Amino acid sequence: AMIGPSLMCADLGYLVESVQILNRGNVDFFHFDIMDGSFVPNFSMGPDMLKRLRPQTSIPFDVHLMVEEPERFIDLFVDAGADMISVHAESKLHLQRVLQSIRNRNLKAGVALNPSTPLCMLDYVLDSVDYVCLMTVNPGFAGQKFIPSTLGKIADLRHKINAANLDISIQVDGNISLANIPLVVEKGADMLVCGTSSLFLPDVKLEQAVVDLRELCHK
Ligand code: S6P
Ligand code: MG
Repeated sequence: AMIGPSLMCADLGYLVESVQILNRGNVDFFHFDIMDGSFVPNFSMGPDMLKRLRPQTSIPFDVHLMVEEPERFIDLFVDAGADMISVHAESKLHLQRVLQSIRNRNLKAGVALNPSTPLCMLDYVLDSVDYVCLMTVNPGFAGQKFIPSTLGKIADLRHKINAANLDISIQVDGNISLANIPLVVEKGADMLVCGTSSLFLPDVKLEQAVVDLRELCHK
């Protein structure tokens, strides 16, 4: 499975150094959490952080838009250096139109779903989607507890994708801990957002944590 550090969980005082370490550790993507204080009750990162970090690595930047009106911000993040953008199906948008506009800019387009949002939200857009971000916690904060019902949801989505013979990745986001990784991968997840429970650990150096994680995800 692919490893994507959630940079809001990095030591923000050493953000550039952390990205350099993770770049050497050959992670598969960098996950940026974008919040507007309205769709979720928190703030996190912004486009200037992508711009600042873009010269440090050529590994893809994945932008997770947890904002009320995602359509207004696509261009901003494309110009800041995003390679893939996911929008929440629960936000105020015309889902197919946003996905198409992301693809038109030659980026990968993703749909993010909150834990309680049903998979049928994807039914009429599957041909416009490159990846689905299944939230395994309610979005807004790092360090929360995994919601067990999302495990069955991963498996259901995997069946749906395979049955339709589609090439869509399943990203999982929220408490993807070392203990949970084998479980979500077994259900069919192939992109892991790695935060405080697997990579940015209090008692393991980042250099070591990324090696351990790679070993667990054998690749
Ligand atoms: C949550 C956000 C996530 C977190 C990540 C944290 O709103 O979308 O990307 O940063 O899930 O990981 P952890 O292991 O602390 O839950
Ligand atoms: Mg996220």
